[in-house]
Amino acid sequence: MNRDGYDDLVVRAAEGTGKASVVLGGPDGPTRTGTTLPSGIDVALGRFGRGAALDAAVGGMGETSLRYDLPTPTRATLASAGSMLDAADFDGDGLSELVSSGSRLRVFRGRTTGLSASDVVILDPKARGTTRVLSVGDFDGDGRADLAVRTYLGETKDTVAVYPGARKTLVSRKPAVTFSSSEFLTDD
Ligand SMILES: [Ca+2]
Ligand SMILES: [Ca+2]
Ligand SMILES: [Ca+2]
Repeated sequence: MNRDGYDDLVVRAAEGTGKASVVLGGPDGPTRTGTTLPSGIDVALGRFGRGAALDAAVGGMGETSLRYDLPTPTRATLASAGSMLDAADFDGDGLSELVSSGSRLRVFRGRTTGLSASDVVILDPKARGTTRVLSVGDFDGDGRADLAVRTYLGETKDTVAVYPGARKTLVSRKPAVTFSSSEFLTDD
């Protein structure tokens, strides 16, 4: 993440709300501890903005802590609780968007000035139930990341929806595909 050609790691102490460390890779493997991130529920790394270096978002119950340009980051906060975080470039501009979920599904736009609580797209899946991000990735190969979410009600009823990445609205308002994973189950 400091672009020295070695892979860097984010190390979590444990599941839960422990502190995470970013460990910098080097010629002898990942040995140098670069940055200790604040405590939080989830961590996402991406290029959210400001300098060219990688940034970290750490979700908390009240707000999301931002660390721009690791490993010697600038601190900032995003006024948004985020218990589950993902990062991907949905509009294809080279900067990562931050997906914050847990209660509502929000996509914050990556911008050269950094993330802003006012530059956000709220996604409201039609299906009833609890929605979780299943996966982010460019499933249709158009260069923009796409968002797959699963909304479930109880243990057997669920809907998976794939929202294609979009240039202006970050993700399409309507899913390209919806299906139930129970379609793949057989009851023999
Ligand atoms: Ca950055
Ligand atoms: Ca982007
Ligand atoms: Ca795509």
